[in-house]
Amino acid sequence: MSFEFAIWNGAKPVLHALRQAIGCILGPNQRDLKWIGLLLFMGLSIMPAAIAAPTSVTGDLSKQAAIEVQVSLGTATDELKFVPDNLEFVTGKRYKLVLNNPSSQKHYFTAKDFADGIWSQKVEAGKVEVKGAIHELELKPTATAEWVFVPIKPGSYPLRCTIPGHAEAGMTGVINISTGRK
Ligand SMILES: [Cu+2]
Repeated sequence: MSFEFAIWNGAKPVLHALRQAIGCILGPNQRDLKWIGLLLFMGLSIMPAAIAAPTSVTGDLSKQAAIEVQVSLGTATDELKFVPDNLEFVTGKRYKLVLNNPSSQKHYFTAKDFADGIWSQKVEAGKVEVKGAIHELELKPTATAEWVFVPIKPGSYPLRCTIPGHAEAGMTGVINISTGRK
């Protein structure tokens, strides 16, 4: 008797017992087995489709194409305002907020509550890239900075320049985050 045959012979009672156990559960009717198999197959093919179905946001949000939004801090004629002073964002989308300062004095982009309601991926300015929570950016004359983020929490958030006198002179704005559903 070969070794393989001995193993097969040893496995036979186990297989038989298994078949009997399944038979006890399913009953002797072979059609039941087919139905169970079909249902299992259908279940397996439906399940991944149900999981992959879009709910609100899916996929790697940090890699989706960024929507570019430009904002000027001050103007070339040194007006104390943000242009535009009303910004709209939608939760779950990725944005690149491009800030620039065309004026002759420095300005701040300060929106702490807004910053708490977003996931900041990075801020790039010159050759420096900053990662982590960012609440406020200071832009010197002619400076630019790119803030990449994904809005998380809907709300209406105040924006201001914190240089003394600037907000009072009108350098304020509103940033709205909505869910995008009407
Ligand atoms: Cu300012």
